Amino acid sequence: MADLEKPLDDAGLTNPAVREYVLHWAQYLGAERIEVVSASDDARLIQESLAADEIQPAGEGLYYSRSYAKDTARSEERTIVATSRPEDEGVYNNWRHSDEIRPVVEGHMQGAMAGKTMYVIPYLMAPPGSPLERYAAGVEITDNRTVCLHMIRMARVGVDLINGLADPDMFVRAVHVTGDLPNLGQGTDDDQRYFVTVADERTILHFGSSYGGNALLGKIAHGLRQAAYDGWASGEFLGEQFMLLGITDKETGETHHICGGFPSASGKTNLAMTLAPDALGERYHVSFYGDDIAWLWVAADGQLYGLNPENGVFGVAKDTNEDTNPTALDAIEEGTQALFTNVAYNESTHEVWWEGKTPARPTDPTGWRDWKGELIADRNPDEAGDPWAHPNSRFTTTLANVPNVAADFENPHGVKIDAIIFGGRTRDREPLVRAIDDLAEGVYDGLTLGAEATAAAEGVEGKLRYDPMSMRPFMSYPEGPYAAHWLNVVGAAKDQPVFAHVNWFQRDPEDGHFLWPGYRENLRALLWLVEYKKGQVTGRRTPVGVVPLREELNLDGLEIDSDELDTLLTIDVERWREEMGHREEHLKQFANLPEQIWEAHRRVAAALEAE
Ligand code: GTP
Ligand code: SPV
Ligand code: MN
Repeated sequence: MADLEKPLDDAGLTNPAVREYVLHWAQYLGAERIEVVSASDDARLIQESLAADEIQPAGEGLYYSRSYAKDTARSEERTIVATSRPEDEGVYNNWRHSDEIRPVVEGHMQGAMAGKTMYVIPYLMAPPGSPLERYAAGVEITDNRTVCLHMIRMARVGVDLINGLADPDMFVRAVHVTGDLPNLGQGTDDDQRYFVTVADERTILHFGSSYGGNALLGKIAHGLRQAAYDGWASGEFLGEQFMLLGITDKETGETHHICGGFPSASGKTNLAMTLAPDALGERYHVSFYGDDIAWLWVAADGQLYGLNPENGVFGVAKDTNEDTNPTALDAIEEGTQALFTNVAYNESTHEVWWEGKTPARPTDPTGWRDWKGELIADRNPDEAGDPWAHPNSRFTTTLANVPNVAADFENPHGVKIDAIIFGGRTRDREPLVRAIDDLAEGVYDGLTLGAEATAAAEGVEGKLRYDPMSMRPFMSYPEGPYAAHWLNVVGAAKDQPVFAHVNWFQRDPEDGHFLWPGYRENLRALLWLVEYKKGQVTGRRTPVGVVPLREELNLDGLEIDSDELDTLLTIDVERWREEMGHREEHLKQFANLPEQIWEAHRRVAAALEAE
């Protein structure tokens, strides 16, 4: 015991509850030694990881790593929310009784750190001093040094953050054990992986992965699942998979803040980091607050506020380039200390590459290895077309590296929210943007967000599925109370935000090309929404919301086919009538859905019938 306590003393870890938690797990996991990690340890940890070949250099101040080939995305079927209250079972939270599942996952963990170092990562989700600080503290335990490097970029990490907690016991206990990755039966009937959030004990137990949200426990396990549960249990806030941005009109000096949910790998990072299109850049500036998580609450002044609890970006690499997202490229340039995972890597030149980084692959395959570590030069001809980078390969960088990060991105009081948007990959039916003024209809719209599945989770890409508020993989409590909590929190705000549904992914039915150019041009839809909110444009009222008149959209400098633009701004009433039946089935799954949501559904359905 004395031996195990020494590293805690050396690191100045004084919080007694944290010490007790760490020592308990060190013994249970059988760790050989403990190391307490702070952000100031980054340079040393990088050197150790390079020396141990866990990461490779990818240019000056850039690093590359590959995860195990069967461990490249979140596994939704293996993700569980547990509590001791059966009434917490929802449709999407994969609820299990904690008495039943805790021993199972703990059983896999017992003794699993024998001979290994147990890293202790004290962190805060949310900048220090925020009104939600009591929900922000956590201590991740992990056996994986690369996880430490990611957590240092994605969260605020340091012993000092945890020593001075107002309530020393109020921190999330987040235990991560990688496990023996080649022997976990990933995807088979004998799958050993368990990603469990014991929400009413504020404890996260993840076993069997070293990748992304499965392993960086501050991010979605705490920042979304646990936070959403805490926000509901306390009645104080919402924790959502939302991006958050500001649009400043340089002529008037006004800034509007927009947050919103798009399912995983459907455009949050790209939207939040976007620059105004060149033709609009003189007048408008977009500032970046967050790309994956927002916490929303009503502050003492009665207004709705939002903040990004994260300190970094874990962004999809695919198709990130100078045209689509120049800001992201700046945030991962030499010297940023960014990490790349599962992209292609050249072991001679130390370059990285992913599909869409450049129009064509590097011409000379010498030195290039794909995301599985296989030499491109050794590929069989029948594998020639396989992607070099995994479609869910990612870059990790801190918020401060993002060139358009908002000046006040660390303000712990957050920013006032003017608009809430939902969007997904939808190849038809959904117009470019439709605004919704009514709170219940806005929440209804979020609950019926339908989108094509993406590579961010294991499973079928492209399949249409409902993804309420983009929270389907992160839902921690039942959908009925979730909707009620939304109505309560947002309904309490003095100034109501406008809601909107956006879609950048409508396709031509014949050849499948995207009708809307997307990326930086998406700002045009948001500018219309801001003007709509201010009453400067009226749009055209449809049964499913207000769509822009084409002359209301700022199209300066944009070349777009006139018929395609019409399609983007049209509501296909027949398709929508069909959709209403699916929505009804979808919503019927949710017990105790507030009557206001059903009323909104019936209003929209009746308006569609009356068209
Ligand atoms: P998570 O980090 O998984 O939650 O994803 P995200 O919602 O932040 O997705 P992200 O912005 O990283 O985008 C995922 C993919 O969608 C990338 O390959 C992008 O290039 C592509 N994408 C993003 N925005 C657009 C757009 O406006 N149009 C088109 N066609 N593709 C886009
Ligand atoms: C997502 O899948 O929505 C992500 C990446 O943002 S992960 O952290 O792996 O969940
Ligand atoms: Mn996400």
